[in-house]
Amino acid sequence: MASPRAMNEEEQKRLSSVFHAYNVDNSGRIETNEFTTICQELHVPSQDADGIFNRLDMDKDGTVTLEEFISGFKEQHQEDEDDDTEADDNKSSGGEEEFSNNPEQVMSRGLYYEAGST
Ligand SMILES: [Ca+2]
Repeated sequence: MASPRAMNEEEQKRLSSVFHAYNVDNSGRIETNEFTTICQELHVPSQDADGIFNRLDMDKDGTVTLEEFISGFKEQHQEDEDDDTEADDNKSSGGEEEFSNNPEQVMSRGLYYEAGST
């Protein structure tokens, strides 16, 4: 069956640098307000930002550590594996906007954002 895709070192480094770009006060954790601010800069709607943050913040202490950040991505990768079955369901769900921005999309925007500023 689906074996979890191992994240290579380069990918982890990349995530780590994104994490540090988001962690503007260098506290070692991304706080809700930091995340919200960055999402605003990336033009992510605040309800999506909340959803992404809650998803990454696995122990619900209101901050995202590097560990949570990286494992959030790992989960995302694994979920992608069995996404094809759910794709059809989305059509019938109609007007309600589910959580359409996944962390990976948002963070990749962050990557470009960071790359542009250096
Ligand atoms: Ca946390």
